[in-house]
Amino acid sequence: MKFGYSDTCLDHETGVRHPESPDRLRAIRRGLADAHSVEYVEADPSERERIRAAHDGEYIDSIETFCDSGGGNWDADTVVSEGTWEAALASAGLAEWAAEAALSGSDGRQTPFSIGRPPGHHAEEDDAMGFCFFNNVAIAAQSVIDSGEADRVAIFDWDVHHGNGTQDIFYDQGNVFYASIHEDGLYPGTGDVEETGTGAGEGTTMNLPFAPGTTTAAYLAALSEVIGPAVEAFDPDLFLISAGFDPHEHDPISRMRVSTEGFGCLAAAVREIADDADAALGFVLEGGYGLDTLSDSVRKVHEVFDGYQ
Ligand code: OKP
Ligand code: ZN
Repeated sequence: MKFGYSDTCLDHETGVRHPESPDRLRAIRRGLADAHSVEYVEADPSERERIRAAHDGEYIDSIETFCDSGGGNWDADTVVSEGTWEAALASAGLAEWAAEAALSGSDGRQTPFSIGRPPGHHAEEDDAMGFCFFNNVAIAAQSVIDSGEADRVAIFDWDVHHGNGTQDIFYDQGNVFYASIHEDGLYPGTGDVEETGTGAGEGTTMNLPFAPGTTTAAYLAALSEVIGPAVEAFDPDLFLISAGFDPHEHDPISRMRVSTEGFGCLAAAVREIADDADAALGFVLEGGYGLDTLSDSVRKVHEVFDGYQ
């Protein structure tokens, strides 16, 4: 696979006990070190105007000012350092790259995977939360729509937390479909089955909150029976995966039970959905907090695309 990566993403410092650490990216790269067909691409950071595709201008200014002043706690667990601004722009830029690379790829097997941080799916149009500042996947989706590279984008979010920000940003839009499987009762508490979109976006939001302890098999059944058919009916040009690896059975902050092998199965399942929908496919990193489980799982996803050819 082609992995979007930038050292700038390491400059977002969260402090010694924070799970969303620069070591996450280092672990992923270590895990891929001896894998075949790994290619790193350093994409450009997002332009402020691209961030505006998903965020309010005053909010963007307030993040920049907060970073310039040295940072601190935006909220209880969303920590800002001086380097957060550049890292957040880099992370969004990598997601933009993933969307564009997926759409322009003449080789259907060159699926891009952006491994940026900070993650994005909790970031709202005008607020940071849950370790997230700019909603990378939303910026990527809206940017390729704005540029005319895509008419319709589907997003499937398999991070263990509900992507409240991504849902909200597209809640009333009919050209972006958002589906999430998440652990019921976990942060941030949104993502009820009854949240299905509004106005032109009615029916383009789909939430499957699953009980703690849910295993890979249930994710696969949901993909083949519910999410896959919905994505295919939506007929997107691009299918983006908000890929968080915190549903892993050994992740420190969740109670879901997806195995390392299971992430390979999820990757194969979304690849099949993309193929059936004749859509380009790209992955955007969200959470995942066990360094070994994160790196093993990303490697497993990579192997689905490049491991055994
Ligand atoms: C980010 B991502 C509140 C705990 C809040 C925030 C988790 C953010 C996860 N007591 N924890 O979705 O992986
Ligand atoms: Zn998460």
